[in-house]
Amino acid sequence: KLFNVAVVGATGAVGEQIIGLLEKRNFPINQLKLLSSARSAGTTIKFRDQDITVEEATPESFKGVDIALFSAGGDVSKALAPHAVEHGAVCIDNTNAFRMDPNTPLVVPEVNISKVEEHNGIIANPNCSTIQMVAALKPLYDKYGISKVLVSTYQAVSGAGSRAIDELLRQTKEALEGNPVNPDILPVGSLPVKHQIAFNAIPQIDKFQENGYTLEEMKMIRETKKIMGDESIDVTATCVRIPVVHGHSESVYVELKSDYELEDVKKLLSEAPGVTVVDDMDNQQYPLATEAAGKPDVFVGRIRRDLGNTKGLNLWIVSDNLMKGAAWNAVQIAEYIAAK
Ligand code: 11C
Repeated sequence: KLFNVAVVGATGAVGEQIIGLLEKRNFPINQLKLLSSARSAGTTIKFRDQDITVEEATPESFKGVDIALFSAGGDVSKALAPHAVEHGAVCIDNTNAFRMDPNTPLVVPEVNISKVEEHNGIIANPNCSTIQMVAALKPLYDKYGISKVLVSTYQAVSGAGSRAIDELLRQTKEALEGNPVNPDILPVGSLPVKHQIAFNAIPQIDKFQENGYTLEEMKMIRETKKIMGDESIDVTATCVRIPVVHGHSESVYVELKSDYELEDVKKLLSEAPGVTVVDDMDNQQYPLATEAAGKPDVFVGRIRRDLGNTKGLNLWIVSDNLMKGAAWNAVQIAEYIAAK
């Protein structure tokens, strides 16, 4: 069977990756509709030797669409996904709009693919920093149980969109040339105060919540519990933006519920789907954002026992935030739906 597929946000950083993956994976497509805001409509994008003109996304765009992949921001998903569902499409939504809705499954295929079956028209793709962490935690959870996760992130600017990439490159040049650096986008485009990202580390990703955590940190906390299906896991997060273009890195401390052998943990992780272990001290090998960029896997290294708690484990988890963190996770879900 061939499917009519729509990509909403086709000209954005994630949309571009989704289109590339649909082509690379030879997804069974009858018709591909590329949709965007009115501003980007009219652009042409190549797909399988065909030039497809991007159209403005409207409620009527979804007539005849079987699978719709959304990555144009939460407001667009909230406004248009219900129309797509009405027209009979299954939506895979990359935004925060429906993730915590109890009627919407939040899916990382390596962790909880069967939840797709429970969808009511929309399946939510988690936040990038959550996806890579839970993909690595799942095999540990299944074997040992997890009581606590303490994560600090080192996140790439591409997570904040193409304009943030331009901003890092521009500021780096300004700083190297000894000119004043003009922050414009980061940490949050819609807030009045901006900070320099070139040669800096900004401990704010997204807006602050009343509890003192940022929205990015709260996403990691809430989404991890929902995806793992265990509200009892104690999760805490500090999310930091660093001057890297692609690839989020995470320092993760995990407290397991039972004793473990370090060699067993390394073997378990190296056999886990979608996970690649890079952990060779002698040869200074560990996951790096530069190596992870462009690849679908979640890379894990620096695997070591905590010195204070024998059930504690430290990991360094790196993945391309636009690939596994967004486009690849969404396309994996679409492939599962297509195979059904
Ligand atoms: C970032 N994690 O790196 C964000 C981007 O909820 O899908 C992804 C936002 C989201 O800025």
